Amino acid sequence: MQNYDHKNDAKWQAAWDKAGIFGAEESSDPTSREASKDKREKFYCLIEFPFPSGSGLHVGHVRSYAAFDTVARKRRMEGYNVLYPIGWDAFGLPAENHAIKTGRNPRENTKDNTDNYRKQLKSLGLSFDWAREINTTDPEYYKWTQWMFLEFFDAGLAYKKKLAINWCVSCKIGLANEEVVNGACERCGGTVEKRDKDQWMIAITKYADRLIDDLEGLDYLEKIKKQQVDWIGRSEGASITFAVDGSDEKIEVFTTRPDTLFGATYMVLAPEHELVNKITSDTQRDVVAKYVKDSVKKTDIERGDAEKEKTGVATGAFAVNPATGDKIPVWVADYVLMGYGTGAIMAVPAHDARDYMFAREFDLEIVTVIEPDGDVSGVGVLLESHSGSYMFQERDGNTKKDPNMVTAFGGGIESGETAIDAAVREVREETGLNIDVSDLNVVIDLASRNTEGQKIRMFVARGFDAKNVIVSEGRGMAEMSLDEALTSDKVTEFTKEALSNLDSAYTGNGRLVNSDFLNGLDVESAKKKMIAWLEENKVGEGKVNYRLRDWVFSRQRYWGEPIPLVHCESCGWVPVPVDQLPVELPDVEKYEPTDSGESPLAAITDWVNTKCPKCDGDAKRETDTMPNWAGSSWYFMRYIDPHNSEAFADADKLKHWMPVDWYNGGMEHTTLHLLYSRFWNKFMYDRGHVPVSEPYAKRTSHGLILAEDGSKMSKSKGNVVNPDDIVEKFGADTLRVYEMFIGPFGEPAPWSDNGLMGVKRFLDKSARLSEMIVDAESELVTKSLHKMIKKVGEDIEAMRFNTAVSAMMIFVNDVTGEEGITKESFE
Ligand code: ANZ
Ligand code: ZN
Repeated sequence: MQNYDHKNDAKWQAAWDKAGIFGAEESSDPTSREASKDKREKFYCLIEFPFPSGSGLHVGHVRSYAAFDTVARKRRMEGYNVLYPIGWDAFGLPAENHAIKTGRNPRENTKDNTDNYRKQLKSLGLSFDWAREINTTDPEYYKWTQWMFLEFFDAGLAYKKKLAINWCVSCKIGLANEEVVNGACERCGGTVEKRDKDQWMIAITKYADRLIDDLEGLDYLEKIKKQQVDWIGRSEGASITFAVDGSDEKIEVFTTRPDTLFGATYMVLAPEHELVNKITSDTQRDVVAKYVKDSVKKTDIERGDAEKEKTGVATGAFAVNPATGDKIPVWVADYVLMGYGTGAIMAVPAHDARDYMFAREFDLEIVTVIEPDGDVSGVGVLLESHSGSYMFQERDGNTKKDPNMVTAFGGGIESGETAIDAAVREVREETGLNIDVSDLNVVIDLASRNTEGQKIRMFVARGFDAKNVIVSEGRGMAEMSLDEALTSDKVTEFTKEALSNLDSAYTGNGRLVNSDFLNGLDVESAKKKMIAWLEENKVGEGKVNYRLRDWVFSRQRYWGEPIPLVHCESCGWVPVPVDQLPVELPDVEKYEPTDSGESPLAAITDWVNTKCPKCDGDAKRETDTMPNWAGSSWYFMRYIDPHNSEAFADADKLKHWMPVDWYNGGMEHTTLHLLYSRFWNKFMYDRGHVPVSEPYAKRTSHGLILAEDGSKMSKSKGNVVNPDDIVEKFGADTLRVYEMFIGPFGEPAPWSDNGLMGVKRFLDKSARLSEMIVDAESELVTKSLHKMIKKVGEDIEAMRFNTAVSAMMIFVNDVTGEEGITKESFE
């Protein structure tokens, strides 16, 4: 019997190659298009081009490539002119680290690796348009990457800035924030410390709003859109200026909650903040200096951890809250990060969890300014004396309730009263303590039902003297520590529940209290009103803040595109003239960065020393190279016209092919590569070089292929499946169909040799249908065929490749159980 004979794979692949059947037509050229009468619609299908590593193609690559090969083939059958290209993203650290280890030029190594990848990919029979193969390290390619950098420079979006960068001690390289994972280098896992360095930056933040807003019309998976939005991290709020008491200095903060200004009871500067030195009082100078020194060693992640115990020291200085006129203490604490907002905050401990923990730790004032919405009929107040004990009252003996039990002070809300008013009144009536709204520090809105079924809101009041408490109405009273109260059988369950929940900030919605002209407003209206007030009084303004930082575009490394600028003493930074591009990477003897952290290019004096293109005076070349994200930010443009030597791509061709109709790639590239390339494209659009402002109409993602035991495949674990072995033993179709069958495309899937064999048997069975050709087939076979066609067509569009394969398996089984199949159906 005849099986799927994979020994024929190579024969067919060679024939396809020769006939060039997978080449996209150059139908963009209006004249030749007319001539060839190619009126087909275009379909640009893109997968993320690989970095050609020394270990060769991974079965994980095959998943995405095979899936979109399926899509590309389907579109061709549907009559589209399909562009499905491939190339190499070949700059970057792994190549360079290899060069450092072996002393071999990464150019040579890259060539070996790409040769191997090409051979591997071809053996898979993927329908790539090989005539358009590109390589980011080819001078003919990076000439245009450099040209585009000069466009950024010309537009004022590329600028140099001294920056405390993340410095990987072992790679000797500056890392972008996103390359630091859990405080360690993303690549080598090594220690990362801060170092000041002049860096080329690209002002991606200027595009932050458009990068969020323009996601609107795009067909991206929701989770992908969300990651883009979260990465950019747009926060709307206000900047507020606080005067430092007795000095001309001002502290500016960014807050998302200007509505809570009346509750700002202290301020915090990040340890790196420039004002720390200026305002710290003499008595605090030593402790502050020590604190600052210790905290800069910690990573941002450690420092920002909301759960972590808060540390800090007072500067001894005070600032003036512009709303209340109160003097509030200024602290230094490492939970405030220098890299976000202004590096200083107004702390509102009643309504911010971290500020609350800090205020409790250091006994700072907590002023409630938001009271929860919602309907409650009674209030309770937990009285915490400044010595830390709690005061309780006996229950009302007049009712049938057990008078031996003790509860919080409180009672019902009278008409016309807010809950907080009622709480103040009850405490005054029942304890003789003359408390004020602002003394009811923390609101915890349990709003749960007490034993009588009433909804009660619990408050806590702190900082009084226990001996001043007088219980009225002849009731008994108890004083207990928190631990005693929580275990005492005299304290009601409801009160215990409140006690065990009381130590937190109220971060929910509600109405403003204790806030003068904002009282009674909801949070959103109060924000607006406060911003107007700040602007009117010139102490602040509405402001949008972004988590996204500008793009650090310099690396002090060898294997990247040289930044095409020269520095002249009299003219400053001058672009290398376009007709002198590319600035090619010179040969070097050593690939390590110099000990001072300069790129190895800095050591080649005759390359560095040059003439100023403007004044012909002595000048020096920039020795930094570009980050590995540069070449991949525009490669989809180059595929459209890969051999053009006059432009990065012909304008008509771009117009024809852009945007990419469907782009698939890993979730790990959803934040950076996707954002950088969308930004790059938008910039090129603004400069009039590309016809669309969004490069990708549709973006999807695939899951990883894991080892049999569900762990990540890695060389060190020795659990890597080599696609070459599978192709050799079972054929390319077996590997590709298996990877489509392995599980839902968007999710990770463990490899299984059994599953692979199952697919091989299915392909053999399919091939054997050729021996069952009959003149007339049964109705069941015809019906099954059409059912399969419908399902497979729909499943491919929805990326349900696995169920498309099972639909085909069902069909083959159906035929096998019948007399046979007609030639037409079989084909
Ligand atoms: C007062 C306030 C009151 C705040 C309140 C929050 C709640 P997002 O939303 O992430 O933008 N903040 C500002 N700069 C900071 C920094 N450098 N380090 C640490 N925290 C910083 O967060 C903005 C909020 O985070 C700001 O609003 C500020 O605290 C804090 F009930 O100001 B908020
Ligand atoms: Zn000059």
